[in-house]
Amino acid sequence: MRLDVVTIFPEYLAPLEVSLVGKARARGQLDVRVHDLRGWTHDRHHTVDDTPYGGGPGMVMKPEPWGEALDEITASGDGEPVIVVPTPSGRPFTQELAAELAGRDWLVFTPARYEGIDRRVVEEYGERHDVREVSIGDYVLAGGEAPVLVMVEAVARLLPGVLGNAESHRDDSFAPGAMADLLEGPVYTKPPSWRGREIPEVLVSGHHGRIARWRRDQALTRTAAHRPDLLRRCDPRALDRQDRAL
Ligand code: 6GU
Repeated sequence: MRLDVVTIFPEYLAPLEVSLVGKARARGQLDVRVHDLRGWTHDRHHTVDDTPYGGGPGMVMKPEPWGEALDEITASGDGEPVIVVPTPSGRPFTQELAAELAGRDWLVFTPARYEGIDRRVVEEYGERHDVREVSIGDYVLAGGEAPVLVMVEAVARLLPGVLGNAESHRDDSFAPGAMADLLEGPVYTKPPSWRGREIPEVLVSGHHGRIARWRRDQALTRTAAHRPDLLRRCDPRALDRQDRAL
């Protein structure tokens, strides 16, 4: 998979050299290219922003540098990129969208600073490309670079061969299946007793059905406490079918 990121803070993307994403790059599974937007400016001060039409606080990113950057980058590969525009006014970034993006060959991210990018840029590229305006949650960040780190990690770990063990996706919170819409419950490892705290007996019972049922109950309890909204959309018949299989 090829990933391009256009930003005025290329150094903000340094974490893409580390850990899971860094290793996927080293193995040749990810081709990550970080570009400095100011490379597509032509004035002495490398200006990327200007005051908003209609007035108001803050600055707006000028369309010309983005246009030149996106023209050059989108023409530099074969195939059709998805252009991901991080913005707090976008559609929510979900596990479902991460999985859809993981199925594509090429993603171009356009993290903005200030009050965002001149609207005409999304209009222009939306006519020729698959453009997605995406938010990572209901809070406001100073720029789209941290959201790009979030989205790239969520997508990269779904690529074939990037996680050591394909099974590791199976029980993820928000993974599709019977446990869809339930948060993951607690996990334990050795030692069996730590500071007087014992692990739950059922986990060493050797009874796989009872273990699976216990984990499901823990997931339900946790979801009720932290995300009651998820529980309301969970299908009780799917849980019944799973119970009969245990
Ligand atoms: Cl994608 N960008 C910014 N600036 N703030 C956000 C966001 C994106 N998603 C949530 N908050």
